[in-house]
Amino acid sequence: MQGYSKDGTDRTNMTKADIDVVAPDIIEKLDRVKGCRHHFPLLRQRVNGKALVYLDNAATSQKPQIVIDSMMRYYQEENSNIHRGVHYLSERATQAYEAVRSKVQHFLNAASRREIVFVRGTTEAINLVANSYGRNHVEKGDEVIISGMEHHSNIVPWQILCQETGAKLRVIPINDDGEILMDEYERLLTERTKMVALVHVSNALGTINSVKQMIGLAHERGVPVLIDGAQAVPHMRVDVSDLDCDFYAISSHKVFGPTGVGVLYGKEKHLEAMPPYQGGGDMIKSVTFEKTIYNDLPYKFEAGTPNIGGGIGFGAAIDYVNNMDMGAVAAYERDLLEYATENISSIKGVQIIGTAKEKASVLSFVIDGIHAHDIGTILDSEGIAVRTGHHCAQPVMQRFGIPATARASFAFYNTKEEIDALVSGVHKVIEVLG
Ligand code: C6P
Repeated sequence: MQGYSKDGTDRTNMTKADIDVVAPDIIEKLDRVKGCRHHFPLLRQRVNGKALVYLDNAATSQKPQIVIDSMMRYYQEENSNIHRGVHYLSERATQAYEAVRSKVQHFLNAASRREIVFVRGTTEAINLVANSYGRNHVEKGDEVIISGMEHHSNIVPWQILCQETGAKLRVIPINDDGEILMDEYERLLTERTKMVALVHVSNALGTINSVKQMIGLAHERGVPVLIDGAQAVPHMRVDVSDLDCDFYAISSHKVFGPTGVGVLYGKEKHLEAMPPYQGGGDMIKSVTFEKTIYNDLPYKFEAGTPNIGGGIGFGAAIDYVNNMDMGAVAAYERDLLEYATENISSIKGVQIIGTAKEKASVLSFVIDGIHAHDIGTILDSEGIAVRTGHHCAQPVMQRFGIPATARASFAFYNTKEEIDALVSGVHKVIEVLG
């Protein structure tokens, strides 16, 4: 997995040995990362009589106390609709909610607040782009490129667009390690390509894609690129200006915030030219039966009362992450992933799915002759939460010729002791069902 230099901004490739030998001060930082676990109250509970081992962070991450408190405070002290009232509470709620927009702008290093559109999550962000940008730029005979490791959220909206317009969906194949074949990508990029949509970090395989390079290749041909960043933001600093992506989609709940809120980042030039995705309150300047004048960015894309409490919680989650040393987080998670990979893959009959060189802390695996759901059920009886199934990435399962995997996904609050519990759990699965 990609790491960061000590100031947490510049990525390096640190191995465990580098950390131990070259940078002993990092050890202290790693301990500090581990120490954050007590900020997450849910992790203290017992499940099925065992200490909970929560390894389903790619599905949704747990929430630190400050996120929970911020939402409680909002509902106890500030709850009111935003952008609508002149009364005290409405003003206060509006200010708090709009302050989150600025936090997200800085979190992603976007050029302007106008480029930050609040949505329900990554899925809605991608649907917004496919419906609004897509319908205005993609026609019969055109092509949209995605990769073979996309989540359904970054397949189906483009598939619908292609069906409705007569365009073609092109898929970049992946190799046996779960890495994008770059020469195939370059071959697919032609004058027919009107859009490229790529996942930054695969939820099913853990692969970190070289999106900056891929964006550059698309831009050389004048093709815009959307990045699905749902699984990237919990693990690395994302800088949309540096990536130069046209759109970037994220969900709050993957990055220690509440569910039901997320962000579409879009370059202002695109958002300005795009028609609204949904109509309703707040996205207008004026309405008559004859004509509606749409609101300015980003409100043009924010019809209806948003998830205000969720937005406030998202802001608290961003504050929380901003206070972390992401370099140390990356190094810590890399260490967890290496430890888990080594110990799980050495169990007879276990095969890891997703062995890319650049990986985030996601470990998908199968066990000979045992269905993933049965693995999940036995692990659950041990208090261990993993996700089992196709992970909303069925084409990835098809690529590897399997129906499902068990997936352990780690956050910085996980520990090696929890991985030991997972390893014992897998032994138990084999003992009972093997
Ligand atoms: N993946 C998982 O268990 P939403 O549901 O809109 O917040 O995020 C959708 C999404 C899009 N892209 C990627 C890469 C994702 O991982 C997800 C969500 C979860 O892997 C739930 S299916």
